[in-house]
Amino acid sequence: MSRDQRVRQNWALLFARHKAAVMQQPLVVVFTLAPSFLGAPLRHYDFMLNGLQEVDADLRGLNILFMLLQNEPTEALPRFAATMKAGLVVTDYSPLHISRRWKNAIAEQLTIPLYEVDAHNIVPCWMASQKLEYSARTIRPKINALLGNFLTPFPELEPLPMPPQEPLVEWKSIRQKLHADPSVPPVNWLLPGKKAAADCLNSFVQHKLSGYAVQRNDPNADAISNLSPYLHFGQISAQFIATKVMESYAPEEDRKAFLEELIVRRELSENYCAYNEHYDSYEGIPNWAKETLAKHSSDKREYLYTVEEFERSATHEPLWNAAQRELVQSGKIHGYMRMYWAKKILEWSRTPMEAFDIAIALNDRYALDGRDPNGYTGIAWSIGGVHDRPWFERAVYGKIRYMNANGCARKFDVNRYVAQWQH
Ligand code: FAD
Ligand code: FO1
Repeated sequence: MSRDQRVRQNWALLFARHKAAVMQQPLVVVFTLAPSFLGAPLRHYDFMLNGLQEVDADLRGLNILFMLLQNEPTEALPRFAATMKAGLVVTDYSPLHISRRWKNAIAEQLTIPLYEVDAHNIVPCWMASQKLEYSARTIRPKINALLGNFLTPFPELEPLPMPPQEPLVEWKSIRQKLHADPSVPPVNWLLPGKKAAADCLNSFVQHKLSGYAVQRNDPNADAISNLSPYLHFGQISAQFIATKVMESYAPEEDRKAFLEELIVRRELSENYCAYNEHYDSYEGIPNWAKETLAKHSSDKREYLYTVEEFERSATHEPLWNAAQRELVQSGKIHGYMRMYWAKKILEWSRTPMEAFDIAIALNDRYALDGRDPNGYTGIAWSIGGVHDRPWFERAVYGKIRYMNANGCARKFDVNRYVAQWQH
């Protein structure tokens, strides 16, 4: 268990349970807590560990042992499998470099089968498409053609016959030994774990899904689901969310708009990271974007900021500073503001490459849903035109789609948003 940190609606766990039954073998769920993870600070570990503690309790209720190994996963997991004389290993799927590195190194050491199950996507990433897709327009029909096969109800996870004898995980000592950067503290507006995720989904479907199609672009409207941190840590299943939304009585246009984001945009991001090895760098953006940004690389930058100035919301623009404060304080920027936030980093950085790195650094450090394919792809879309098309040419941006505060003011009450994130 790595990416999909939940017991129910988890295809990787259901498959492992099935194999245990077929092989008449016990089943142990293992999470390897790496010494560090892409620089994630305390905010993320707090959210994740709280969720894992629920996983531990849920599994115990099914007589399934949960083990948390602290060490480099590439050493801890093979050693554990050997000690337990495991017959096979099942893991969940992620397209990120770190996850692939771990799995390749582990596969090389194992002498038993290793199965990888995509428990994160509705249509498994490698079935939606076997190549890098150009845009939502090209991947949408491929996903829709397969949705029927995959948008199915989940079977229940059967308990094991005997409760495990092993002792409980020492959660207190794990938190004490954790040395995650406390300068990015846990958030308090969003509770972690599968129960909080289910409550968040229910209140979204009941109170916010109607009107989502239009309201989702207004950061003052509190119209979005706030499910992304739960999805990032796998504390809720996208497939489960999709079925709940489809069953709801919200207007068709709102359900469609939400499912387009949850299924098509999210799986497009997965595709980008799965088939573009430079997904987290400027190198990965399309040639047309590289050419147009290079052509404008010597354009005069009216404003220039360093990553520290961006981080401290110390730019000349109150709207951008407010978005950065939202990120730092709440661990999330509203979807519409996120595009504007990244595009201004492009406009006010020395080079587009530097802008790309600054956006990733800030997003991964502060965003609870960061270190995620959606983030790398969202930044590549904003700064590098990935999955977008060329727009009217202008200074600095070239043909990359432009956004500014006036455009925002046409969409929503900018002063209200700025006032909300004053300090
Ligand atoms: P809702 O509008 O309620 O959407 C529900 C779900 O649909 C989201 O949780 C997400 O899984 C999916 N979704 C929505 N919009 C997108 C999108 N544009 N691309 C892919 N999936 C989408 N998303 C992250 O999960 N982590 C990130 O680090 C992240 N960084 C981003 C950076 C930039 C510059 C941009 C432009 C977008 C980024 N996104 C990221 C995508 C999107 O902004 C967030 O997924 C969304 O705002 C999450 O909030 P929500 O769950 O309340 O959204
Ligand atoms: N997954 C793990 O298997 N071990 C970890 O130690 C771990 C830490 C972690 C910290 C922050 C964060 O955002 C995610 C983290 N993950 C960890 C889960 C992670 O989402 C996935 O395993 C990878 O991102 C692959 O997608």
